[in-house]
Amino acid sequence: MAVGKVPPDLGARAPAALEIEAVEVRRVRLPLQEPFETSFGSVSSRLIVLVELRSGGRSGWGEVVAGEEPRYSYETVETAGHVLRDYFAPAALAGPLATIEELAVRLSGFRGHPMARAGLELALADLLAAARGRPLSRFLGGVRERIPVGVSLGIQRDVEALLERVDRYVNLGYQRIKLKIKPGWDLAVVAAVRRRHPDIRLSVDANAAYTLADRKHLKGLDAFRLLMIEQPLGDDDLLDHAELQKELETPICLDESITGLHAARQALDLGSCRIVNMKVGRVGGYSQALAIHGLCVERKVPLWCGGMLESGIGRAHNIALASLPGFELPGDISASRRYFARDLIVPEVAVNPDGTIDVPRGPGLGFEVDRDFVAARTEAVERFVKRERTAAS
Ligand code: OSB
Ligand code: MG
Repeated sequence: MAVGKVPPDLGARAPAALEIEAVEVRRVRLPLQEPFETSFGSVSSRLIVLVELRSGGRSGWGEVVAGEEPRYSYETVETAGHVLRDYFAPAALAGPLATIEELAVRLSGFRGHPMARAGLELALADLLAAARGRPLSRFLGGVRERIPVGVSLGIQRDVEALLERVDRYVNLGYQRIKLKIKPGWDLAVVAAVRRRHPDIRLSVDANAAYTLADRKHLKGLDAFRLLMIEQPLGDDDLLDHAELQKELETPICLDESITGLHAARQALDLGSCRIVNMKVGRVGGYSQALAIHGLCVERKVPLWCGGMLESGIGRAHNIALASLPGFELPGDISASRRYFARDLIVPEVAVNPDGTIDVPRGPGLGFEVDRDFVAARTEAVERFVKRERTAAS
């Protein structure tokens, strides 16, 4: 995977290198408050893979956002476990690390598996930021004190159930409502929400459920003054998206298709989208995310931070990332409570009445990992140290 340019903060002015003493990879099960349904399926709990890097009495935490099944992407909890165990963790342990860039270079001989890769990069970023006593946000080049957020609403049993949820999250202050759509749950549903809320910022996300043969149907969405249509076509359909964008007034935003800097550049050159959804897991970590951020700023393409139903640990990373200057639109970064009865971090992520989240000011993630609750919810842990592996619990 190509390694993009990163801001000097992650390179030149780096602190002394850290020796990684251990990598711990664990699976933590968290039930969702309610099932989340998209065009590719429904989930009622999250099996979260956490990566913990230990060095000099400190820990850095990352989250692997892969699902249990290869639906949103080909990666799964199992494939992430495999590549972390057999390739990525040994590489992280192979020698001291002073920058995210160094880790990205060390992993660059391996192909693919961006979410597993990102889990490790995130943990290292938290560790490096904490070691310098800096908030992760500032370490990454973030400038915002608070970030605007929206909410993503899954496919519901009926329109009534959806309208109830739209009302609820509008009343909570969320600055943008995103509706999951699929064939059979699209125009009429969007029309009903638009009728009830003529002025809210509204978008839709198809998670690749359509093809170019649906262009006339999709053109119907232009009537609803949507902020964007997210990933209407296949994840590998940059050309078809460019074709569709020519016919639509509504901006297309790509999610699944933006697999890294290379894909982002091609999508912008081709005109496949006018807005970019950033997910640090999907693009393989901060090295790629920051490079894509730079590209979008340079091209004046609006960027926003997507979500993958993360626990508080992944959510804290998203908050830090969304504090960068190019993140102009509200992110899919909800309060912890929108998804979980109890989160893995303290305090939990809260959304202000004006639909913003405060960017924490403490070192590293700026939230404390609730180790007792993590331990209580852990289904398996593997601990890797230099050139040997021991399985725990
Ligand atoms: O396409 O943005 C998506 C959740 C899981 C997988 C893919 C997506 C989503 C969401 C939820 O839309 C965003 C969130 O974490 O709130
Ligand atoms: Mg999406």
